[in-house]
Amino acid sequence: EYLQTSQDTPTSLTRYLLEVAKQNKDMGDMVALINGIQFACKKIASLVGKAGVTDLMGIYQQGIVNVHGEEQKKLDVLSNEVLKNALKYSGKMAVIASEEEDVPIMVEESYSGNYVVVFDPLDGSSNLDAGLPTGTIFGVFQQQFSCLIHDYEESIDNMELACLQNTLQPGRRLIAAGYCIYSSSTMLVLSLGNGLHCFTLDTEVGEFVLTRANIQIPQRGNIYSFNESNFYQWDKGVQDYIERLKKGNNQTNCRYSARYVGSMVADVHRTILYGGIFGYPADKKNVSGKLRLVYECAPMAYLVEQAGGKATTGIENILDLTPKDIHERKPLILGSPADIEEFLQVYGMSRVDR
Ligand code: P6P
Repeated sequence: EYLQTSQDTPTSLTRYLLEVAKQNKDMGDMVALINGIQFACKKIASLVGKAGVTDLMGIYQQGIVNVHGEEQKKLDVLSNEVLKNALKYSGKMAVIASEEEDVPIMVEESYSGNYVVVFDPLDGSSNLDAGLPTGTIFGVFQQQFSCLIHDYEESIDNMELACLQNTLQPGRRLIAAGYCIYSSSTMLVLSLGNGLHCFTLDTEVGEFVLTRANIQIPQRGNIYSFNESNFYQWDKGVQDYIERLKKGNNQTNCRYSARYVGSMVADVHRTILYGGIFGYPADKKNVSGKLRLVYECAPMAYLVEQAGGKATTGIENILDLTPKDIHERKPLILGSPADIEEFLQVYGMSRVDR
């Protein structure tokens, strides 16, 4: 009910969060956390938008690579710092895990809270120099294991282990997630477990305002979004499925259009709004797929399910998986229910044929 918007005063994200806190006494800390995230997203949107004229394009340090062996962009590093600080100073975080950090960060006691946030601060940053969409992806868990440094009977190793274990929770335990897409407009798409809502940044007032409430993904779409340069590296089942879509001999008897930005947030956002299917399957080169389970696949799977869609590895539901490592990769296929069901049917048949 607090998503209702009157014509002249659309609900702002700030007002929506105040209503959530008013109606749910135990959500006060979550509201403070999401407010920290919205501030960080506004800042990142500003940095991304003027990167070309403020020498923020390009590589952070020539020849220096991150834990994934990838050269970090200047904006990868900057976005990571902006988000880490906003979360830390919200005073609600116990643990912060980022694609740009080798290991999860334990927040010191004076700022520590009960939440665990996992995020990719600027996904798709390789597209920045060409002005293509990028995005921030985040997921929120309750802390399961105390990793406060004041538990003196515990050794620092146990603190660090507890810290890591807090970030290796199955997606089913997510209590909130969202992404912010930096594109023709800046949109923060969020769920606190009560549906999926989109807030668009009104740059004139510097506020995110509600533009889509209770988003529902179409039951079926007619767009498929895969990097087809990997076609001959895929399993036979994936190849068979894509061939069917291209030839129109699928359950709709019509050919699908191919759309692939190469920036996960953009491809997932379009899939949620227009329907269809997005996938980064395993291939001979990336035998576990390319996308990261903890801070890319699981938050996006949570959001797609909030919109009535599905997300799978092709064998298991993404949200049922318990990560083994903070940077673990997994195959990801997500989208409209009918499209995912058809994919699983074809992919499953090919596995039977083996
Ligand atoms: P490829 C961007 O680098 C990213 O992590 C995701 O945002 C995107 O979906 C994927 O990789 C694109 O990978 O191999 O198709 O360029």
